[in-house]
Amino acid sequence: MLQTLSELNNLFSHGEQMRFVAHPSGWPVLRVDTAQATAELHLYGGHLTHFQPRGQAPVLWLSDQSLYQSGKAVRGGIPLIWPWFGPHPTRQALPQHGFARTSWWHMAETALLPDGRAHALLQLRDSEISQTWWPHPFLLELAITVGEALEVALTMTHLGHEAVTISAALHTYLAVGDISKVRVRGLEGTRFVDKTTGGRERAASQPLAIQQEVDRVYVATTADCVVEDAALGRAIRVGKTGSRSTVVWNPWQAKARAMADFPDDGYRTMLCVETTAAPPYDTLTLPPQASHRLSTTITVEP
Ligand code: TA6
Repeated sequence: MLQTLSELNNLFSHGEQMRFVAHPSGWPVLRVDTAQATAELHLYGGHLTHFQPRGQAPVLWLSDQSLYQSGKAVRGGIPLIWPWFGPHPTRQALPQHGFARTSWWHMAETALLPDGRAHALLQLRDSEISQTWWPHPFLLELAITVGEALEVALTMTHLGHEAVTISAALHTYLAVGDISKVRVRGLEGTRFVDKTTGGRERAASQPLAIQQEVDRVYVATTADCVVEDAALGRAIRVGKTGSRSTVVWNPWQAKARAMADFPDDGYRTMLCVETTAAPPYDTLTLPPQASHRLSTTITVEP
């Protein structure tokens, strides 16, 4: 049963700093508005769609053509990819990137922390419908902490009786001023699977410049990535835990045009730097009752 706006505010609001409002789509969204930052978090998909430290431009890119329709993922922000990254390993008919980002999550807890940061905890449990896609009981917990930096942590607990293999991602869409003036540092010398050339593996010695479609799974890396955005005169650091692969994606012109929920020129002002446990090498095998925590911390640096 979906939690209504008044129930949500009775249980989880904190004055004007954390309160639920109706998004234009009618969906309930938690609006954070503190001295340190603003943010917006949907119950739909557990989807963080906005994060903006005071005095900064928005840090997350969000399409203004998102459909906000059940069954479709919101385009932008930080989609939660679980329990498979990319196409389902064996059942092609199932939606790409799993079902967490198109499920209704439940609010579990909110708090204004002593240091002024805002904290929210959401949960997703298995259901009759999820059992048709993923025949295992599970608990997902999403912990969001909003301050001058943003921390997003997805804890997955496998409640079944035999081990399962999972892939997952925090599919972060970063906002940049001009993609042609961006450099990504932190992945130099790291081997990657290039999905634009049929999965060829190679490494690059220089910081990454984006001058065409980029869809790369960097492997065996726990490094921070720093996205240097000359146009906005800032850098965005993406730190991570529980992840040994990083995906960098920009659809570029043709793919941007082909997506109905993505503006044709949207590729110029976004870059995905994703904290992943992604195939082919970084999938998770969870024994019964085991948990895994995947987290990303996003910080703006001058
Ligand atoms: O993370 C990169 C990627 O796997 C790309 O191949 C592209 O499919 C992107 O995710 C977006 O996928 P979506 O299902 O959200 O359109």
